[in-house]
Amino acid sequence: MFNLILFGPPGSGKGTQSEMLISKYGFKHLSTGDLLRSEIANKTDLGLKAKSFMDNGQLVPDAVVIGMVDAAINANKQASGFLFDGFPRTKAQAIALDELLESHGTAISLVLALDVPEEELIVRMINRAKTSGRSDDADEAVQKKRISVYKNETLAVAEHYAAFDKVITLNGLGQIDGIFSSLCKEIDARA
Ligand code: B4P
Repeated sequence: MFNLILFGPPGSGKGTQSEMLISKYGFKHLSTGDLLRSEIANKTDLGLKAKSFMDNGQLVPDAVVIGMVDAAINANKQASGFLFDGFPRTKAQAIALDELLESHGTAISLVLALDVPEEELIVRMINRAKTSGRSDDADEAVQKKRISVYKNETLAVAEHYAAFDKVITLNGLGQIDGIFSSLCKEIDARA
């Protein structure tokens, strides 16, 4: 089983590249952002709880997100590999993910990290706001908050996996197709 984490700051292109990677490699896509937005759209208790955190640029509490991922992994035991997009976002989530995968006799194979400068992230989120309808894209103060949460809480995830020599950092600036090719090259070298 090949399990990939696509890592990077908000707006770095994780969702964009994930769509292309799942159609090429057949990974089971597990995007916590998408799962949370679907809970919000369905007005579930979990969605109502998550919405205020997301609208303020904060992370949804670990216990909520980990429970959601646990259920998604259990519902897809037959998958030949998972692509984790936007998860883990804290060290506690990374440790929980490692334990969940271990209980299924598997592990994270590779972490591909997209490196994009902060000014470009803001430009992309402002552009995405025009079409996404996402309330967390609309406000520049919220975007800056999300970037600071990334630095303070999420970068620790890359450090966690770097200690196991599983992280490759790639330039996330430039043409979408070019970035996709560089991601594929790293996967093909290991899968
Ligand atoms: P996510 O849904 O994960 O979204 P994201 O980080 O904002 O964006 P992504 O990196 O996927 O960027 P995209 O491809 O769209 O998170 C949203 C919120 O959910 C979080 O803030 C948090 O509150 C909550 N959440 C999610 N997971 C959580 C967790 N594990 N724990 C706690 N809370 C959690 O690209 C952005 C834009 O750039 C797009 O418009 C795209 O078209 C454009 N773009 C992409 N690649 C480009 C390129 N190469 N050049 C130019 N533009 C590009």
